[in-house]
Amino acid sequence: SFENKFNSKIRISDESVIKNAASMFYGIGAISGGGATSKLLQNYPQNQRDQILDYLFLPNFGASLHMLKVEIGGDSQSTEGTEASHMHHSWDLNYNRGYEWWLMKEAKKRNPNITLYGLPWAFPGWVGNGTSSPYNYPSLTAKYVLKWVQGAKDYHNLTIDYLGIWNERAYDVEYVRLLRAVLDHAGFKNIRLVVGDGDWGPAHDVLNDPQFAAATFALGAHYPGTLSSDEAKRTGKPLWASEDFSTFNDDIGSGCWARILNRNFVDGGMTSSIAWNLVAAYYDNLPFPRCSLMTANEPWSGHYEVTGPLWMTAHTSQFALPGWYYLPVGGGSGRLPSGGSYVGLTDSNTKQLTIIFETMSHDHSECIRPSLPPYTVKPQNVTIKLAGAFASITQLYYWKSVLSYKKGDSSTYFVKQSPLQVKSGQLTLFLDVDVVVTLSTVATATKGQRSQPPPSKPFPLPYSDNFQNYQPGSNPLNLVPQVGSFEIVDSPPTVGNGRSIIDNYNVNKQCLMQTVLQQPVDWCKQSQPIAVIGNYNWSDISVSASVLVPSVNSTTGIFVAARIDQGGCGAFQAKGLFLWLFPASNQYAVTNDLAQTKKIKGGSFVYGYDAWVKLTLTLQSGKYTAKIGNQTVANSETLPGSTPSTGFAGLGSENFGLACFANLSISSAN
Ligand code: 147
Repeated sequence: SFENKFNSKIRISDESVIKNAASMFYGIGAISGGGATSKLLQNYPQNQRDQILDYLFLPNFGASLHMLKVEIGGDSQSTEGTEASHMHHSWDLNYNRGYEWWLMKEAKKRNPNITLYGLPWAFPGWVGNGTSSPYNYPSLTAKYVLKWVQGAKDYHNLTIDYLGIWNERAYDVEYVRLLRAVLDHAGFKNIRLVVGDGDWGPAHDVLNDPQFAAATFALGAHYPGTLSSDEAKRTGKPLWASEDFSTFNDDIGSGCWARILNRNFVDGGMTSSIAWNLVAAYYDNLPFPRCSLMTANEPWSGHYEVTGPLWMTAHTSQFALPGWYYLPVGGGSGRLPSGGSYVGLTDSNTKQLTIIFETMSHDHSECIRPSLPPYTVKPQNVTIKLAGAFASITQLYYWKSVLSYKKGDSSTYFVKQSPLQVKSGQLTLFLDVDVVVTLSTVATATKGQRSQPPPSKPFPLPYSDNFQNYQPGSNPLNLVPQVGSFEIVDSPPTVGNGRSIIDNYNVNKQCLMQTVLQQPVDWCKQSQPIAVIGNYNWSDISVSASVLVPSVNSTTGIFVAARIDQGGCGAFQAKGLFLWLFPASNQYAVTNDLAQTKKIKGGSFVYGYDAWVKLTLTLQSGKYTAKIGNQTVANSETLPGSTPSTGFAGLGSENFGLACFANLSISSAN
């Protein structure tokens, strides 16, 4: 209504722009990893997979990301699962593991200018030489990270632009300096270090330690709530929100991302914002479901969803490029008088101009963290006066998103409007509450659209995977390691003349192996390898796999399980129904939890090492049956009341040590 409208005037000019490192725009990024967030993407049908990648990376199309930040896999749980390391052991090196190499190449294919940023969440245990810190043997850590960037270059032709230190854990001044020196010595002077992917604390050391300051390119803080510290500003370093967002990708998640994309600069002087995470290619029942720019977690159906946060990204990313400069607060960027904010960006020649406005209301733009202090936004008319180099602009392209939170109303995202005419360097724009508007001289933006994805379908049953149709080193489709690292290997390492005493599985074939031998330098510590698969709503289900424990570097126990009720950093406390075999003691057990605190049944079963045997667990109508090979060890026994009513299927081992799996098979027991 009229009385709510407020008229204000803002001046957009290049006169006060300072073209230095701290005001340069480094782009909008997104994170794959931290951890296993892209797990289900690689096994999409090629057609849909390419569409998804286009929405994320193709310039002038969708999110059109400027930066891709990936996890340097550390064989340990880092939120949605574990990502494989390129060096499981000090003697090991393999650049074909996981999916981040592949993803980086797909991103580069679409945008050769996309910048790449690598960051470890965890490290294999040898990097800490048995300790829980990567800084006790800093030269091991630096060498390990160097190996990763070398592999990127030599095996995948990928140039890494930025490296971080240790996600949301301590940084170490000595290590940062050493890493800088090691990179320089190996010819990677181009790689810039972002410190420390936590809070603004490292600013203090930058101000006090010239060598550390020289090694540090940018300060990167997580979930900064759009604010940076005074010390951080005093360093003169580029300040980044090196991880932010992490909010469910509905309209409120869109509001969150739109608000912080602007205000990270306006309030905190941050010149890059990086979303956790890129794409929700992980099961919904793992932590932080769909806290992502878009959703693609049904490779079996090909279904995916292009969601609001992706288009919020486009409002900035399609209208400014890394190397442009932010116009300073008060001189082209700032807060709007009736609430909301605007940022101005110009290219290095001051030829192009982009202004992004957001008027997100408090309740429609709260992010997962930190809490957002209350504020109000009102509809407003903004008169924009273009001055200096921008005075000659006569027309601005106009793109708009209108977020609606009323029931039955739907939001409209990233819609091209008629261009606005600028008369005598001036135009007036009406801004309602909860809108995002981009005004720009840039003409190339489009709202990309690919053909409609197939409809959603539940995880298919029956399901089986014999693990034969893979390259060694690959991660198994759909099966998501939560603790430990599981990958396809040629054959179990110790069964050259192997036996198949109980199961008739061919010993010379490929299998899936848990490869971690010692406690990693963890991000969230857990010690019982487990991988989950399927549909969390499964209740009456039959799960079987052939299992083998090699006689060297052995785990002490191996299992299959059903109704696994959790993954992520809480995987260690997973409940469910677990059927175990312990080759050292020739025992078996049925437990209600991964930690084996709730043992239901047990007894002897002679099995031994290097032999395949099939474990079958069937849950039906409140009862369960367990079989080892052809022998039934529990027949139609009542399921304990503490058994979760639904959950994932899975497999794993009792501790770090080799464990092999084949012929995974899951069917409905309804
Ligand atoms: C971050 C991690 O870096 C990501 O890998 C992912 O776990 C993300 C999920 O929101 O969060 O870690 C944080 C976990 C907890 C807090 C902050 C960051 N916290 O409680 O403030």
